[in-house]
Amino acid sequence: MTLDELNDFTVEVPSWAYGNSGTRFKVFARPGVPRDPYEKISDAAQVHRLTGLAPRVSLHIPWDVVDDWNDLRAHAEKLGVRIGAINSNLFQEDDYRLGSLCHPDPAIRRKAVDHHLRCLDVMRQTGSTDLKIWLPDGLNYPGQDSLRGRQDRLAESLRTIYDATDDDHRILLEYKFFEPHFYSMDIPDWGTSLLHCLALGDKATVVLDTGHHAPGTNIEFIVMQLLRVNKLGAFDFNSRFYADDDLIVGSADPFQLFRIMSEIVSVGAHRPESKVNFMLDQCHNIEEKIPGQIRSVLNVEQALAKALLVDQGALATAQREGDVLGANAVLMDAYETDVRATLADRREERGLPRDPVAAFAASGYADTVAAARVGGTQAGWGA
Ligand code: RM4
Ligand code: MN
Repeated sequence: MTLDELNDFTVEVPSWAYGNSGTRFKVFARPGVPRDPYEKISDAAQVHRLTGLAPRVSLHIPWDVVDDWNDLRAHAEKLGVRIGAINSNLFQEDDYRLGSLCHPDPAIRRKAVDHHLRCLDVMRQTGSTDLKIWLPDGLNYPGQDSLRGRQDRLAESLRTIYDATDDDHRILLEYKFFEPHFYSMDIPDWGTSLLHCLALGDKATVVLDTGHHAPGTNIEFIVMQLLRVNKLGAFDFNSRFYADDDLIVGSADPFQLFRIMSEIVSVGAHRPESKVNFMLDQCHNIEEKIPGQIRSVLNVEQALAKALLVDQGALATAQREGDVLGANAVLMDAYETDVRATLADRREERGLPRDPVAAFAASGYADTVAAARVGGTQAGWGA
């Protein structure tokens, strides 16, 4: 495949990457951080302006609630981006102490379901088609609740949400093996997510957050397996070395990202027709946020570019002939190719800066917003 395959490839950025963040103990504030969803989208639009790669912004509800969704949508479109996936939030209410969609009390489950119905309304008003559900629910202690009962309640809650979706809506169901609950998460793994998605129907697919696996997990195997059954709906890209998922994708383990993208490319799933939504789920806790996002989307593009360079014919031949070292060498040749200058040339041809990070620094945007965004309350986790 040629690098022309990159032409239609996009990455979705998360609104929460532009707000303050940190650990569960400390949120770090920075000058110029957005105070509302409008300012978050303005910052996200910088990433697209300089890379041409990031035309959508995911929102988190209620963090990004505004009075007039049409107005927010128009603001985004004026800046050349649009609203992407809508993320529900089930982890910041007293009522959810024992869970949300799995809670033993039907009234709490109803509240959590209703939250998703409101998210579907936000999707209708913003033009979004993806509802992403990440469940913080789980158990701390054996016997605390019925493991099976919680799955049954989850299935019922998800069914109600699914039945309220429009034809063009998708549900993206996320899994995570740890945190907040190490004893038992209610959706700990891709198998559990997949089972619920299969039960729900065609519009439900799995979202794979690269940070939500045990160290050493072969993530590209999961990617391959979900693609086989047409159930890979999206990625949440990040690097997992911050306990959760909040660091720059491809920073610590670019080879893993390459291996993931190789599985994607081998079945053409990088193309828009595949409907795989390549999203970031990151925060920038100690580094500058907009350059952190720029670096992230470039890392994803770079990994995809290298995966596109894999000589599929030579790989198939080596595999068929049992040429173990030869097959591995085909992959490594692609991975070891330095594509940075080629990608810079491509950007230049399309009227984009060769070095988007340097262009952002030179633009003066960070100083401008730091001077302008004085007063009000900065957006953040509120921890
Ligand atoms: C969760 C999960 C979700 C994200 C939140 C902010 O750990 O990864 O995808 O929406 O964090
Ligand atoms: Mn995630």
